[in-house]
Amino acid sequence: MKKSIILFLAISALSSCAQKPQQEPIDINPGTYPQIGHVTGRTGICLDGQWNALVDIYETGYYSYRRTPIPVESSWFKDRSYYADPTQLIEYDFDAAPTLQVPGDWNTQRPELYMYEGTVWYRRKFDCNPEEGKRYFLYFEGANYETVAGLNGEVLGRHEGGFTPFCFEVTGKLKEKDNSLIVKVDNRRRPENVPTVNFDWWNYGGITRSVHLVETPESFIRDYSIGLDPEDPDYIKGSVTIDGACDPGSVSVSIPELDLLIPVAQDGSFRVKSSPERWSPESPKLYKVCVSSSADSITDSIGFRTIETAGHQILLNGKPVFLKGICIHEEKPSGSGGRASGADDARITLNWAKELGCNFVRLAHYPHNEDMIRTAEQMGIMVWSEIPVYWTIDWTNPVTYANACAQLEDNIGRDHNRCNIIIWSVANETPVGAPGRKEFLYGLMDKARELDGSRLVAAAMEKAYLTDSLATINDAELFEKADVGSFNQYVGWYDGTPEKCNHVSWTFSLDKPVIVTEFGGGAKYGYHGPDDWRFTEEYQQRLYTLNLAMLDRIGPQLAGTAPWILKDFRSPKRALTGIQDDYNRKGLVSEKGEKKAAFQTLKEWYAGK
Ligand code: GCB
Repeated sequence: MKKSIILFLAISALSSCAQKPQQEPIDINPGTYPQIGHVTGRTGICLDGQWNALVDIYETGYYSYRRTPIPVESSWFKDRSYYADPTQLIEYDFDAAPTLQVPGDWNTQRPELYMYEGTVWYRRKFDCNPEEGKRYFLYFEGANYETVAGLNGEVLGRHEGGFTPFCFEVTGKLKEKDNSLIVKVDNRRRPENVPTVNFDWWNYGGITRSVHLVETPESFIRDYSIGLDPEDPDYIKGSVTIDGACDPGSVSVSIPELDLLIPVAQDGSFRVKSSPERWSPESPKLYKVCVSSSADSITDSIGFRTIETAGHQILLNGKPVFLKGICIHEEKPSGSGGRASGADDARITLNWAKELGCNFVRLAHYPHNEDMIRTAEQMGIMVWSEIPVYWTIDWTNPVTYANACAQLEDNIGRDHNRCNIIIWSVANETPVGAPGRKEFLYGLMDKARELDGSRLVAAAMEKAYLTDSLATINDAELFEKADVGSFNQYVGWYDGTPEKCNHVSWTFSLDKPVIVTEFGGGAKYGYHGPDDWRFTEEYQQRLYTLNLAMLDRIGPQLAGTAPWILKDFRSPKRALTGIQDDYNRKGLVSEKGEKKAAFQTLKEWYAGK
């Protein structure tokens, strides 16, 4: 008897499932359009501002009722409205939803989203004036982590990766009034992602960077590359890529200040003898450059420099340079924190670096926003640019590799004309000997060199002891492949107490420049006490003093340092209540911008370099 009741219930449950409306799956992966160079220099509409936003923990707006989640046509991309027609069963309404600021992370805008990891749907309405004979692109400077975008009910495509730009062509899809742009952003961490599930920074979610509707002519300049020829720096060399049909003879590059009007050959390349003033930290000279075709023209500011190594020296414009650096995460320099954006944030942060005496910043551990790179370029600050291949990536997964490679390509694609970027880094502290790791990282380094032969290629490696007191780079395979030996070390913090620095010396197996890409220790601003108490400003200052003395003993092979880190930054790994409170405290300034004692110590050391 009991059995038959259960059976009856099961059958009725099945049949009620079957009565749910049939829903068509959508192709969420039509792809994105290739990058467009220098979008901010083009005409268009900036879509920044308040966007309506719905939090969707269970992905209700996206998937069918089936067990296997299949994105369906009837999803929230349709932008339906309960209030417009209450006779319909519609369980969402973007017009009624609260808003979030774009650009911006959601974590610092709504207290209940502080630790949120999941999906938020954004909706922005806009009017525009689409013209015949023009092309239109929706360009996202960055959104973390997975984005699916839809316009006027149609899904445009999907993008993965939190820190690189992407765009979708929307020519023919725009209306004059009331366009509905819907963007689903999901920041859940997954083992196959880049970065993977465990990393020491806050997993800020959302449309963290600006969004633009970009207008171009039918045939437009999609990309250009302009710089000194690394083979012979008496020449300016480059290439121009045109998208669409164009009279090949009409393409040129002009640099009025140098009296140059350079014709571009049929294959898109150009090369001309010229000796522009070199860009350098002392004189960050940028030239106005105009790239034109018969249909399009675009203006940019370009600096000219060479960067190379010779033995254990780094040469900028042919002369040895010591990289006086500091590491930086992309967080706001003031206020409630969260992801930084815009030139003002960049300038405040970089002014602290300048005050320290820096000529170099390591932008960790992912590509920072374009304003940061451009502001640093104007201020004469060299940049280490990195992709988030961090710690334990899924080395043998081809999907993970393709993702890392795409992030590298998009990073180089966006910034290859920024002369202040001197190093492309493909990874940070990855475990030596992990199966597949060597092929993965060698592949990325080869890719970086293939895409851009005018810069150095590196990765932040780790250290090991050969004896109790003799330390070295613990990464023969990457050291061999990279242009520089760059490594992180934490003598005095994770590795003993600061006194240990007094008896550690360093040796390196190859005659390449060595950069210490991290060292440091935590201190809470205003927390004072004995200098052997962790987290006091006194401890951090002593750690710096003794570390710097130890690094000086490396001698001429030391080509640069980038201590960890300029400013305290949020990390869920930092749980010490009263001191850390969700902040990694290794900053030389607090999250409010207050300078700790060790700031002065590093400043004095850099003044003597
Ligand atoms: C490291 C990592 C960095 C961490 C830092 C720390 O080695 O590269 O991302 O935040 O140590 O503070 O532990």
